[in-house]
Amino acid sequence: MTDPVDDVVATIARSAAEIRQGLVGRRGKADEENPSGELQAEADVWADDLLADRLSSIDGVGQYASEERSEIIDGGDEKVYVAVDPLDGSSNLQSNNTMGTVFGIYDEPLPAPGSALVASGWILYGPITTMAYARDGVVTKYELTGGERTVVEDDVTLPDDPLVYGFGGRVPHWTEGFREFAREVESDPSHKLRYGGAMIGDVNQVLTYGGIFAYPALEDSPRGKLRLQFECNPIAYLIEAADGRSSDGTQSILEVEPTDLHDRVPLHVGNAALIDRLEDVLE
Ligand code: FDP
Repeated sequence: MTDPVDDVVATIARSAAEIRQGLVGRRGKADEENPSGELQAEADVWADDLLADRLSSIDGVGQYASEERSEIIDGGDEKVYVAVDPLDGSSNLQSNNTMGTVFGIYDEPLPAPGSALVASGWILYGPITTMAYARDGVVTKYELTGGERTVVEDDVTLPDDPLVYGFGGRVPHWTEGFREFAREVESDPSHKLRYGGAMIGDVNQVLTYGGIFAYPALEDSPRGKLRLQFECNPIAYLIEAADGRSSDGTQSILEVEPTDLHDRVPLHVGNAALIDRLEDVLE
């Protein structure tokens, strides 16, 4: 039997061109909400069905879970457990801006803590379709053209000098502590604001240029917006493998114990010095 982790990643990479193409004509809203109560786009539902069929039938896949469905699909085998955000940032479909596909491959049944991840990554549907992938503490960047996967950078790490920052949520809803931290980041003349409204696009800029992305705790939503299993754990695993840090405000995202498949968690990822400082300010 081949390695199910490799098979999952190869299947997602191969499906990327098709998902990208399938966005055309599916930019409208579906008439349904996801388990977090958000109105789904037609493309969210379509990409989820496509990945669910393909990933749950791979030998060795025990579960397929996604941000877009309340129930876990049982894959029948019990080696790896796959959590996916099929189209992260799908609100950007309307304006035709960047979005992506995020995946985490766990060695424990879901919901699982990030410490159970064995690999994670994301596809970015930018001007070029790319993939960032982490396994065994090593991050690799690829370009995806049709079915082909070409390495463009090995052993990727965050640049030492942070350049970009992007913070989600409405500013009036930020906590006082986070506001203070944001003011500090903004007042450093070596930092530039970069915010595109799709977490994966914004995090990919942090991986490329160094810096920080956060979707913090909000006064009216203390757990923030982003989902632990499908978004935050996979992102944190990759950013930590690239020598960065992740935090929910006090600890690594990978240490957060899930209580429910669709749990949310405040997400902060980026250069270690900035995340250290954030934790000091929020203390
Ligand atoms: P989207 O709802 O478009 O899928 O978790 C999803 C996400 O986008 C993130 O990609 C993005 O960072 C965030 O929500 C933006 O949400 P708000 O515009 O509601 O702040």
